[in-house]
Amino acid sequence: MFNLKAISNLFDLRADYVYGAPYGSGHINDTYRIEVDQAGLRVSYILQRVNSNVFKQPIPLMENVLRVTTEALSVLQAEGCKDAYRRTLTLVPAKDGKPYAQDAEANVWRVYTFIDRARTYDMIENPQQCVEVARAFGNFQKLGANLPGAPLFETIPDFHNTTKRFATFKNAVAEDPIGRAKTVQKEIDWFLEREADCHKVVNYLASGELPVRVTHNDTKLNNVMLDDVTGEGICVIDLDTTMPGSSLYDFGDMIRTSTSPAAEDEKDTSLVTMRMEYFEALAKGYCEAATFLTPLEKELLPFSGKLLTMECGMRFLTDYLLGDTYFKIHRPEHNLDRTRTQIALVESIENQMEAMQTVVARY
Ligand code: ADP
Ligand code: GN1
Ligand code: MG
Repeated sequence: MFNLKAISNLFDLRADYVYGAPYGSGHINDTYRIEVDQAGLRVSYILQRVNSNVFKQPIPLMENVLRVTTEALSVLQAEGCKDAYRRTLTLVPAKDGKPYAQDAEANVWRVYTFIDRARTYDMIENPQQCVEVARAFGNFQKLGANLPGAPLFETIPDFHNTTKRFATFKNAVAEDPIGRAKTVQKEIDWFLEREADCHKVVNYLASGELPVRVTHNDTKLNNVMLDDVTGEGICVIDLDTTMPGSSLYDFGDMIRTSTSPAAEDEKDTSLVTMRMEYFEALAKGYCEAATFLTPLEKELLPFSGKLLTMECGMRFLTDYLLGDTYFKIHRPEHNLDRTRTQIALVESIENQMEAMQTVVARY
């Protein structure tokens, strides 16, 4: 267990630490909500340990986050936004002025102001939320397009390179270090049958037929905060993978996380389905904000849902085969349950691909 009080004291909070507790349901970082007493006023912050197993270079990552959040704030303020600080993450500097602090074990920690009266959702509740989520991520990409300076640092190289992801998956199957492959042969074969799909977007990016943009790359539903009162998508969070990528990675992961009524780790896969009404709401919100999309990007929007869901399923299965070292798990077969929901969702998308194309053509 970490000494949250000592770590909080590395930051320029000008307040007395009261308590801290684990917060949220992310699969990667260690997130805590802390409460401090600021001259008599109770104030919350988010305190986070960057996962250094996943992010090998957390310091350039923090420079990315600082650049993106600084730009977002300045754009909001220039637009005259009255609640700019609720609409972007805000890093609280450490006492030495850096946007992060390191503990004795060289763990990288950061503090964000706590965005209040808004929350994230693990499960989508209605199509209007899809419109909000897609609009928020679409606007975030617009911001990325105007980011001044050098390209952002690639925090996880080849993060959505599905050709490489497929090769890594095949290696895991071949090496099978803990002997799990024989128990999941059906799932393994399912992914092997779909190899061709893994190369499509990667090849279009390499040939220049698809543009490289600044994208978020982790647009799952619970990485956007919706206002408690209005339901508006007010703030995109979890910026660790914001870097060069494809708009399709972002839209695809929205389809993966915001169209099914079942949780990512639902054991009953008969509940998993891609709901057209939710897809249509995503397409509407996204196309309204992402006015920059090329015809090929638009054409591939339905396919992106299949691709990102397949990729994620393959990553869960790879992690299962390698002994659950990447994603946080909360039960022994957690990554396998997650794999199976992704398979079910891809099958549902495959069955509705034509209708999805018709929907996109309307926007
Ligand atoms: P992970 O990378 O592990 O997914 P996130 O950055 O997404 O970590 O944070 C985990 C959860 O913490 C989010 O889903 C959200 O509910 C909550 N959270 C993160 N940042 C803030 C913030 N600034 N204000 C309020 N809640 C936040
Ligand atoms: C992770 O950090 P979180 O929980 O928002 C993962 C995503 C996966 C997702 C699956 C850096 O997202 O790529 O799609 O889990 N993030 C990283 O739920 O690997
Ligand atoms: Mg997250």
